[in-house]
Amino acid sequence: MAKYIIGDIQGCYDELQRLLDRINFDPTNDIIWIAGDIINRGPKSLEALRFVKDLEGSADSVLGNHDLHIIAESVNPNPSKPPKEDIQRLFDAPDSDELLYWLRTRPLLLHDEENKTVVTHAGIYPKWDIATAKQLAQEVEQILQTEHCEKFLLEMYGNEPNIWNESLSGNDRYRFIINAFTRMRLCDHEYRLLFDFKGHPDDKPDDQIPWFELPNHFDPDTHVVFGHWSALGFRNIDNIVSLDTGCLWGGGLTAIRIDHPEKPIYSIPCKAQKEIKK
Ligand SMILES: [Mn+2]
Repeated sequence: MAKYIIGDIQGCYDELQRLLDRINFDPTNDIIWIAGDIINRGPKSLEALRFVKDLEGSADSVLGNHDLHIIAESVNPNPSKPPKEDIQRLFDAPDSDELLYWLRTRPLLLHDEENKTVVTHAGIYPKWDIATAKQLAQEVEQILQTEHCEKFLLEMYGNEPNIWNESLSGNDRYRFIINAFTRMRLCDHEYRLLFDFKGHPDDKPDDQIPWFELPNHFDPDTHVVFGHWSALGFRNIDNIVSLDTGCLWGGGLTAIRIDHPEKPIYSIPCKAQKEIKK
């Protein structure tokens, strides 16, 4: 038995298959967790989503910002902005409702207590400890899992409030929680979430700090694994592990084995990178 976490797939279904070959994934024995953003932007969102869903007990995923965006688009279509071809194909599929329901009912946070590992799409807000993060994730998951989430999905968008306060309530509270778990990269010294910069931390504005470099309340023995920040690439420093190696952007798709003491990494280059090299 082996347990892996895989970075952002974003419709890169072929690369996912090659990565699973590389790790000799056996769905009867092994488990994969995806760090969110299974779909959107890449060429085969439908195939990627269907494949992960069909693995049932052997796979799970946390929600990413792209997953949530497509879920919102599916329940509240915008006639003036039709979906891109790859997403339209997902919406037109005979099992579309089932697939999108499965995606919508994924958690924002997965915790493997035995292997002391937590995974979310963008990270954990440094003012929260792991227990608080789990509890706040569940607050939003409960809403997304109801049949009446359409209204909430319309209220989900926006950058405010950008600083956590336990007294936040209603949609402001849920919006902050979703933004922290699915969109966070940089904060200011007061722990305000800042959304403009998406590049490599070496190029960031001086007064902005990656969320994982701010003093935090995480259990130092627990690995915090996240995707989302493709410009950051792979890193594993002080048990903070970033996994989005930008498959979609000509990088690769990366997995970390979390049930092994050495936490080995497996990565395959994406097709686009080969094309760029030609
Ligand atoms: Mn993302």
